[in-house]
Amino acid sequence: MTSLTPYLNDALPRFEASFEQALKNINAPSPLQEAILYSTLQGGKRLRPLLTLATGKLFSTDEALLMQIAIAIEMIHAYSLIHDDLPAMDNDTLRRGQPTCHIQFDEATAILAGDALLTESFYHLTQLTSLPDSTRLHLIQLLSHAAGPRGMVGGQMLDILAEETSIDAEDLATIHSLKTGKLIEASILAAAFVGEANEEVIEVLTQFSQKIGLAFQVQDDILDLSGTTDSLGKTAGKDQQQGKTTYATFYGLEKANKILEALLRSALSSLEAFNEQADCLRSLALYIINRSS
Ligand code: GRG
Repeated sequence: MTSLTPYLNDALPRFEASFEQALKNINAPSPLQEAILYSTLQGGKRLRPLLTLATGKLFSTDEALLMQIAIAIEMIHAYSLIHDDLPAMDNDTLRRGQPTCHIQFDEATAILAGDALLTESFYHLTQLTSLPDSTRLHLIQLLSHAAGPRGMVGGQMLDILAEETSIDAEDLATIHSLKTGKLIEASILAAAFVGEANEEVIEVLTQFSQKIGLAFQVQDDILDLSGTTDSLGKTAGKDQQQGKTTYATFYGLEKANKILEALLRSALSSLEAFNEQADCLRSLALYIINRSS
C-alpha cells in the first residue's frame, strides 16, 4: 500500500476533527442529524479533502481556510454516495463496511440527509468571510458546475442510461469524467483558485486532475471485478451484476491495469515543473492507483 506524505498523514486527523465539528453544527432535527453523522463520520478515504490540502502546499495557503473548502467538498461527496446507494439508483445495502443510510434509517431520511449535505456545502462556502466575495463566488460556481448537471449529476444520468445500451470506450471516458472526475478536478482547482494560481499553473493542474480522476475510476472498475466485499466495504462485482460496461469489463483486467499505469505516468509528468512542494500531489496519485478499497 502506498503511504501518504508525513504532512498528509498529520493533516488527516485535523481534517476529521474539523469535519466532525462542521457536521455537528448543522444540528438538524432527529433522525436527520443522526443520519448525516452516520453517513459521514464512519470511514472514507477523504481523498478529495486530501487533494485540496495537497494542492494548497503549492501556494503555501493557510491550512485552516483549505480545511473549510475541503469540508464543503467532502459534504458533496457524502451526499452523492447516500443518493447513489438508494433503491432508485444503485440499490446498495453496504457502504464503508456498514448498512447504507436508507437501510440504517429509511429512504426518506436518506434522501433528506443527502439533500442536507448538498445544501450545507454551499452554505459552508458562503461562510468563508476571509475570502473576497469574488473568490467565494468563484468557488461556489466551480463546485456547483462539478456537482450538478454539467458534472456529477449529468454523469450519473448518463451512467444510468448506459445500463440499457452498449457503450464504447469514448462514452465510458465521458461518463467517468463527469460522474467522478469533475469533483476530483474541483478539489484541486478550488485550492488553485484560492492560491491565486496563474493560467499556466491552472492548466497544468487541470491536466493532472483529469489524469488522476480517470485513474481513480479505472482502479474503481478493477477493484469491482477483482476485490472482495470485505476489502471494499461495499458489494463487490456490482458492475458485472448490473451488466455495466467498465474499463475492466471493456478492456479486461490486464489492459485496464496497463491503462492505469499509463495514466499515472502521464499525471506525474504533468507535475514535472514543480519541485518538492508537489510531493503531496504525487503521493496521492500513487495512492489512487495502489488503493485496495
Ligand atoms: C447520486 C447525484 C448522484 C451522484 C452519484 C459519485 C457518484 C455519483 C456515485 C458514487 C458511486 C460510485 C461508487 C462511484 C464510483 C467512484 C466513487 C465515487 C467511489 C467512491 O468514492 P471513494 O472511493 O469513497 O472516494 P470513500 O468511501 O473513500 O469516501
